[in-house]
Amino acid sequence: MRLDIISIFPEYFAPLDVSLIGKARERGTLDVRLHQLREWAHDVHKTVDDTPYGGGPGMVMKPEVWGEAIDTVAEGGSPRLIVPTPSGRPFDQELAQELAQEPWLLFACGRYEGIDSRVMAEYSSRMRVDEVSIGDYVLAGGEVAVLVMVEAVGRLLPGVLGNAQSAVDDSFAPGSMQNLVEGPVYTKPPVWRGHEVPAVLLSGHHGKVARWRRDEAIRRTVRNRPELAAALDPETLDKHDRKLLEELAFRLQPEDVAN
Ligand code: JA5
Repeated sequence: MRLDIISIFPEYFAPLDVSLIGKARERGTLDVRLHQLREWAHDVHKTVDDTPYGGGPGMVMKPEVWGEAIDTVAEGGSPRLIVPTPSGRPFDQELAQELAQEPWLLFACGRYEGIDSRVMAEYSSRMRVDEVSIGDYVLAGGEVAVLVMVEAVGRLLPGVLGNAQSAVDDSFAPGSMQNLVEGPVYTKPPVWRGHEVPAVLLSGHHGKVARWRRDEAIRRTVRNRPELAAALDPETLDKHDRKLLEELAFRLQPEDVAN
């Protein structure tokens, strides 16, 4: 996969030199190209921003600079253009999997109050353009959001993860415990600072281990992600699950309790 990133702070992307993504780049699985947006600013001050039409606080990134940058980087092809913004569509595991199928992604990192909206309008007729949010909070620019997306997408590429099972076992991945977050995990030693590993995990009883893990996943989902718990498909719940949810004072819809 080819991955281009345009930013006024390409130094933000130093983490892409290490770990999983760094190794994938060394092997040629990932071809990451960083671009300094200011290279396409022509005035002596390398200006990339201007005041917003209609007034208001802050500055807006100039369309001419972005236009030249994207024309150059996308020359000869049609990458999928991803623009991080808190007003975008939510980034989730499903979108990560979709992006992992693409041969070429181009990330455009805004700063200040964002990029003049005509840039997204212009390229929408030439390539797939998505404005994407990684969560409901404000960042100073798109760079950190792009790091998040590149890691989420990069680890899904064939051969990037050591253990091929790891990618499908995750919370939120199809094939994992559907719509439940993962429970707690433990390793040696069996007692650490007085905290014991739950005995069931040392029992060697695979059936009891699986049941316990599912219980813990349900407890955590109810506690930390009540909206996911509320959306659980009753078809995926057995009697034990329903009894546990009842104990947790979690109210199922009446039709879920039939049979
Ligand atoms: C800020 C100019 O979803 C969280 C995000 C916050 C944020 C993003 S994504 N992009 C920008 C930005 O600020 O470009």
